[in-house]
Amino acid sequence: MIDLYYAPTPNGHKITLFLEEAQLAYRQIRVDISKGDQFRPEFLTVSPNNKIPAIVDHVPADGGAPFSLFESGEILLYLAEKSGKLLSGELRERHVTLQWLFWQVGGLGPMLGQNHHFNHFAPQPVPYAIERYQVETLRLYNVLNKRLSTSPWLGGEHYSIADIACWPWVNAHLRQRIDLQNFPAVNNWFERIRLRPATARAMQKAQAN
Ligand SMILES: N[C@@H](CCC(=O)N[C@@H](CS)C(=O)NCC(=O)O)C(=O)O
Repeated sequence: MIDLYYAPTPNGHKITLFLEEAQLAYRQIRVDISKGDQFRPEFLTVSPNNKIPAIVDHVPADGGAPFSLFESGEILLYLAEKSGKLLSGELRERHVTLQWLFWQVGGLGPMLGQNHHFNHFAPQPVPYAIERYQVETLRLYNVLNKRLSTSPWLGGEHYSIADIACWPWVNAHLRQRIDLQNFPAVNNWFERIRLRPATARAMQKAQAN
C-alpha cells in the first residue's frame, strides 16, 4: 500500500495519473496547501521541502521499513521501477523518456508555475514578469509540439512517465492563456491522454473529498 500526500494541482495529478494507470493500491491523504498543512511537522517528516506530492511506500521492494519520497519526478521514477510499468527497459527509449521527464521537472513545470503565479496570484500586476513567462510558455509549447510532431509519445513508441509528468500542466493550458489549436500535435497527444480511462479516474479522484 502506498500513502500519497496529495492536493489537486498539476504536480499532485502526476502521481494519481500514474497510480491509476499502473493500478497500484494507494491511499490519498489530502494536504490543504491553501491552509498551510504543508508546514505541519508530521508532513515535513515525509516532505521536508514542504510541497506535495510525497509518498510513503509501506511495502518497498527491499523488504525494509516504510520508505518516504518527495519530488514528483523521483516519485514517478520510483513507482515505474517498482511496478515495471510506464518506463521502457530498452536503453534508448528509457533515456529519452527520462530526458523528457527531467525537461518537465526542470523546465515546463517551474516556468508554467511562474506563468500561473504572475497571471493569477501576484498581489499586483507585474507586466515584465507576465510577458517573460508568457514568452517562455510559448517557447516550451513549441518544443513540445515539435517533439510530438515526430513521435507519438514523448519517450518514443510508448506512453510513459514523461507524458504523465507533462499532461497535467498542459491540462491547465487555459490558465496559461494557451490555445491548443495553435499546437496541433500537442492537442492530439493531449486528447489521447485525456480519453484514457485511468486519466478519467485520476481526475475524478481530484474532485472527491
Ligand atoms: N518540484 C516539486 C514541485 C512541487 C510543488 O510545487 N508543489 C506545490 C503544489 S503544485 C506545493 O506543494 N506548494 C506548496 C508550497 O509551496 O508551500 C515537484 O515536482 O514535486
